Amino acid sequence: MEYKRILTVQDISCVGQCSLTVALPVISACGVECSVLPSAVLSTHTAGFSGYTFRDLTEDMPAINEHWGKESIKFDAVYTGYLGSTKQIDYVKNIIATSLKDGAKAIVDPAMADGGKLYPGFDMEFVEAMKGLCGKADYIIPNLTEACFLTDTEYKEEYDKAYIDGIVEKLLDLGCKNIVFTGVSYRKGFTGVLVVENGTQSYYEHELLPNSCHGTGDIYASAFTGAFVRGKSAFEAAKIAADYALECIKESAKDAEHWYGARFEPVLGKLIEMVNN
Ligand code: PXL
Repeated sequence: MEYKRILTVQDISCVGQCSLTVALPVISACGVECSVLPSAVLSTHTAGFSGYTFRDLTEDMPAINEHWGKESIKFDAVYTGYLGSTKQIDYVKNIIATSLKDGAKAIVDPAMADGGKLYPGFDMEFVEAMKGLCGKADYIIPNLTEACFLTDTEYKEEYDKAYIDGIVEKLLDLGCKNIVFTGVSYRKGFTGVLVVENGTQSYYEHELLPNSCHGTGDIYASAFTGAFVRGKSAFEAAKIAADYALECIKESAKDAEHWYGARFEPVLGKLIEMVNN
């Protein structure tokens, strides 16, 4: 097996089971080296905690990338998640242009919104810049809310296939090559992931669990990236990520007090099994 190295760019939420504290273990479990570029350091994530600290690391990024250039360090893939500022998006575009090996993939999770709303701290200027980053991506991994913001589409909880197809067309118009569209539901009680690759749609439907957890978007994107870079097809990786995210949500349902994240650790073994199958 070829040994691969992913660079992931996202924040460290010191407590919260999201972003880098998820990406590192999940990508490592997929058997792929995970290098990190922290976009910001927060005491906790921003969804449900109040008074969190936020250290923006935007201006550290160019020097870090320059050093990698001097050391001839290059990556097999870059995977971006929660970014700390609009300016960072330009730096990330530069990293994609300079620090990837030939044929390496740029995977962008436009982690900025859920449930019809932007996360605290993000604004429409950030959304506009994120459209540009998505345009440079080989794969984007939006949820429905993010897809709506990226395409200036009204967010709906009930919709039909034509609504999703319209969004997909507009996402492709941004310039991204392929889409892993999460949380797409065509019938009650079920949801799934719509993979659009080279213009062809494939859909993996699974049960919609009654409980949801913060951080499952990061679990999903990390597992997709790890499995994909490890050598699975995009559709296979999308299925593995969905099945693993479901296992994490089921595991979390065992503890109603655990509100701030998903208990992904006890089921990492299942991810390892899926990736090695
Ligand atoms: O899970 C996405 C995420 C990542 N990082 C921070 C967040 C969130 C979502 O709220 O607040 C800091």
